[in-house]
Amino acid sequence: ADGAQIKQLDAIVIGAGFSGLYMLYRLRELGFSTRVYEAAEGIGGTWYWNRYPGARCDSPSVHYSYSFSPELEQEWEWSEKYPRQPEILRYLNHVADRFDLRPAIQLNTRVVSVAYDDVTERWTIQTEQGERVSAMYCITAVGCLSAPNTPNFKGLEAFKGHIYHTSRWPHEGVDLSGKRVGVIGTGSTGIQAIPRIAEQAAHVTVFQRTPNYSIPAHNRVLTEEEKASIKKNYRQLRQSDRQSHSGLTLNVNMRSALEVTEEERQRRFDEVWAIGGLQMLAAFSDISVNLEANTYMADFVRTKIGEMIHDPEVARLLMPHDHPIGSKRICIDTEYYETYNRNNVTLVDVRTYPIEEITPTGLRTQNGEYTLDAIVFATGFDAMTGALFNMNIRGKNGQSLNEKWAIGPRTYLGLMTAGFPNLFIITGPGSPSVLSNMPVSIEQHVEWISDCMQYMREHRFTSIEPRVEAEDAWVAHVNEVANHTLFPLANSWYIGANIPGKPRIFMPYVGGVGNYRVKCQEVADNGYEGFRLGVENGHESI
Ligand code: NA7
Repeated sequence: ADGAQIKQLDAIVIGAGFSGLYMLYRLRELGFSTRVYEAAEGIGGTWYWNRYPGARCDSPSVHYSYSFSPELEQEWEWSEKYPRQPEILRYLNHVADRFDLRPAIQLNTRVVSVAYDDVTERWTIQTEQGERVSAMYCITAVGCLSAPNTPNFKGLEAFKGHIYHTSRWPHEGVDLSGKRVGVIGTGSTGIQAIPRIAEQAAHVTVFQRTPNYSIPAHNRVLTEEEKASIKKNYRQLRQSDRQSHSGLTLNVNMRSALEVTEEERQRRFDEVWAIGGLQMLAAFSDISVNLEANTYMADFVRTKIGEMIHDPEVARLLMPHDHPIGSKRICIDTEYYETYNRNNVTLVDVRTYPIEEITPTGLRTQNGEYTLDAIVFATGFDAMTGALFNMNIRGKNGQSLNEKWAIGPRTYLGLMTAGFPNLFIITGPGSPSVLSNMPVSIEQHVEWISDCMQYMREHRFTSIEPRVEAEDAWVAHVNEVANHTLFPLANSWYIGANIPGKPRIFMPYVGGVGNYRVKCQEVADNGYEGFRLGVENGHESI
C-alpha cells in the first residue's frame, strides 16, 4: 500500500481489555482520533481468553472495576465477593456498550508489526491481514499475562487425545466427564481449575513441579446490605485503593511478626486465614521483607496444608519449601487442597521425576507412564515482555525492542522506553502493574498517558521519549527496591524464571502503587522531568 492508502490517526491502541477500553474512552473524550486493534473475536483481553473451569479474579469484585464513572459504579451489580470470569467479561462488554466504544474497535485483527518512521516521526502498524495504519502515538494495551507459555515437550504433536491451554480454553466449553485428564501446572490457574475439573473428570492426574502456597478465598454471594454499603462508599474506597501499596485496600497490620508473642502471632494468622484471600500477606508489616517473619507464616500455611490433606505423603508433596510465601504470586483457592482427598485425583511430583515426553496415549515421567484422554496445560505465560515481543516493535533507526531488551526490559516509569518516541506501554515492566490490583494501576497509567498527550497538544510538542539517564536511574531503582524484599528469592515469572532462556531480571516495581502514583505525578508536574520533549522534525528539547 502506498502512503495515500494508509489510514492516518492520532492514536493507535493495541488491545481491547481493561486497558484498551479505558484508553479509548479517554482519548475519545479528549478529541484524539483513535482506533483499537484487537486480535480476539471479542473484547475483554484476559477475561476473553481465560475461560477455563474455575476462572475467577483474586481481587474482590468491587475493587476490581473501573472508577472513572460513578454512574457505572451505581448501575452495575457484582454478585459475588470474587467475580467469576463470565461476570467480568459481561462487565467489560457492558462498559463497551454503555460508552459506545465498539465503533472504534477493530476485532479479529492481530498486529504483527509496529514501526517508527524517523522521517515522518509517526508509527505504522501492520495487521496480520496486511492492513497498515499510521498514527502519531502508539499505545500498547496488550496485558502482562497474555502470551501463553506452552512447554515444548517431546511428542506433543503425536498425542491422540485433546490438548488444552487454560488461557485458550474453547469457547463452547469442554466436556471432560468420564475422561482421564492430566493437568500440568499448579500456579494460580491450575489451583483454580483442578478442583472444578476433578468434579467432572473420571480421573485427574496433577503434574506438579513446584508446590505453591494457596490461601482459601472464602468466596460468597454479596448480600444486599453489602452492595448498598459499597455503592454508598465508592469514592472513599477508590481513594484508599489508589493510595494503597497494592491498589487494594487491605487491613494492614503495622506490627512486625517478630515483636509479638507466639500466641498473638498464631491468633493473627488464624484471623487472616479465616478472612482469606490477599489479606493474608497483610497479617504483619514485615511478611514480604523479613525472612524470619515470613517463615512463621510459611510454617503456619504448611501446617494448614497438613491438616487438610488426609494422606501424609500427598500433604508433604503439597507443602512449598523452595520459596518464601508471597515471593511467587500467592494463590487464592476454593477447595484446592481438599480436592486431593478425592479418590479420583492423583498428585505426581515432576520435580523429582521430570516429564520426559508426551506419548500418543498419555504422558511419561522418569517414574512411569500415565494414560490420559486429555492434557490441560496450566503452564502460565511469557509474562510482561512476551506479548510486546510478539509484535515486532521497531523504534528510531529501526532498532528492535526485542534487541534493546534482550538482557532485560528497560523503561522509565514502566511507561516508555528510550529510542521509541510516542510509544506508551500500559502496565509495562518497571511499573507496579502485575503486583497490584490491575484496574487501579491501569486507570492511573491511562490517565497519565492521556494527560501527557493533552499537555503535548497544548504546548505544541510532537514527540516525547525518556532520556537515557532517567531510564537507567529508574531501572536501577526498580532493582534496588526489589532487593529490599524477598521477591528475588523465588524462581517466579516476575523474574522471567519460568521461560527457558529468558533473562533473569526482576520486572515489576515493588515500591507500591500509592508511592508510584505520586512519583508519576511529580514527573508530570515538573514538565515531564526525565523525558525529552520535541517539536516536529526539530528534536528541540526543554
Ligand atoms: P504460573 O503461575 O506461571 O504457573 C505455571 C505452572 O506451570 C507452575 O506450576 C509451573 O511450575 C508449571 N510449569 C511450567 N512449565 C512447566 C514444565 N515445563 N514442566 C512442569 N511444570 C511446568 O501461571 P498461571 O497461569 O497459573 O498464573 C499466572 C498468573 O495469572 C498468576 O500469577 C496470576 O497473576 C494470574 P514451576 O512453578 O515453574 O515449577
